[in-house]
Amino acid sequence: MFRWITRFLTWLSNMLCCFPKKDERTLNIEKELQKERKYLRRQINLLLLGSGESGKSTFVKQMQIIHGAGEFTADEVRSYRQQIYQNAISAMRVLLDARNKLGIEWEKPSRQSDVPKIMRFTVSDLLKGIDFSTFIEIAPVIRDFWEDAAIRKTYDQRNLFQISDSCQYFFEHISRIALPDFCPTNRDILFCRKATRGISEHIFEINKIPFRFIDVGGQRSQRQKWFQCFTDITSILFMVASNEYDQVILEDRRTNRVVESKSVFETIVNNRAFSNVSIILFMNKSDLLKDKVPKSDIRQYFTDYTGDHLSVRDIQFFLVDKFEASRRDRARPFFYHFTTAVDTENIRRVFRDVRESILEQNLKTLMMQ
Ligand SMILES: Nc1nc2c(ncn2[C@@H]2O[C@H](COP(=O)(O)OP(=O)(O)OP(=O)(O)O)[C@@H](O)[C@H]2O)c(=O)[nH]1
Ligand SMILES: [Mg+2]
Repeated sequence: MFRWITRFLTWLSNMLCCFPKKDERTLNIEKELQKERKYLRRQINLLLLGSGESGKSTFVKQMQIIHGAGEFTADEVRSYRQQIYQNAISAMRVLLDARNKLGIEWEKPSRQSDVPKIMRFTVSDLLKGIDFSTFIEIAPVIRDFWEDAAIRKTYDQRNLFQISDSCQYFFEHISRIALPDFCPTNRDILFCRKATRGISEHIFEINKIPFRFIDVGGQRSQRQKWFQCFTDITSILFMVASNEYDQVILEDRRTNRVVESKSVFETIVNNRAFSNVSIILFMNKSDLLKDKVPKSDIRQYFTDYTGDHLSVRDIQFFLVDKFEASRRDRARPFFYHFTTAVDTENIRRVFRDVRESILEQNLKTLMMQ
């Protein structure tokens, strides 16, 4: 019996020796794969959601400034320069059209003859891109229009029509933008508006931990793409433009922007796919809210507002409460921050806090697995 067992073991060991050993290359590949898997396990996936123009892409630009290269590539800068020309021309087109519709008289009637110089740009011209020589030619016309009281009066009523929040910044810097060697600064780039179409991903390594930001388009037509990004999310950063309480959305020109934003938040926060995902609310555009509050009475748009209509703080908390109330599971922790996405120092500070709470939350989740 013992002899049979010895023979069987000898046969088995011979057989095992016949199998080829893993060569060095395979071992290296396995090692790399293991490393990659470990890296991915540590990766924090942050999904930016919110309706159009709430500031999602601006937040990602800040991440590039704060945690990325600190600046934009030469190609990006070139393309932002074009986009800034486009932003300035299209906003002036909107103002000229609105002045006409609102019947506001020119301060200087001779300005009317310059109107076609701006209105000749069609939407497709603007989409194709404006070259530098064309922009230089019309920049003084834009500057003169911006100085006319009629355009200022029209701009004061901008909640009645659709115009980018950043146009004032570009009009005020028009002489610099029209210089031949104009090279957009980080601040210019933060103010530059381009609606996101589709999904874009940006990874920044912060203290050796990879943070992946997923930026999506927030306008109605873009939202059907959101579900493609719903897996493996660590946290959702939900952006709200807090200054929009007296505006309607671009898509139907009827629905109040805060109402739209709240209804999007409601579907996200109560979605079962996110029952274990922390959702952090960013009440953004605090700078624009401060400017707006003395000029536009929130009680005209929200009859349930009972705070001091001149208090920015009261309005901010009224909005936070509105969003918080739409959560079905009130036991889940709720985080919010008041932000100004174009202000790098503000975002640096807020994101430091957000990062800590996300990492803490992530650690708890990993420990429970
Ligand atoms: N003044 C000011 N402007 C802001 C702020 N946040 C964003 N903006 C501007 O608002 C505009 C819209 O911001 P985006 O970041 O493009 O908004 P978005 O959420 O990515 O919009 P979609 O891509 O259409 O979903 C840009 O021109 C920004 O410069 C803010 O806090 N203050
Ligand atoms: Mg965007």
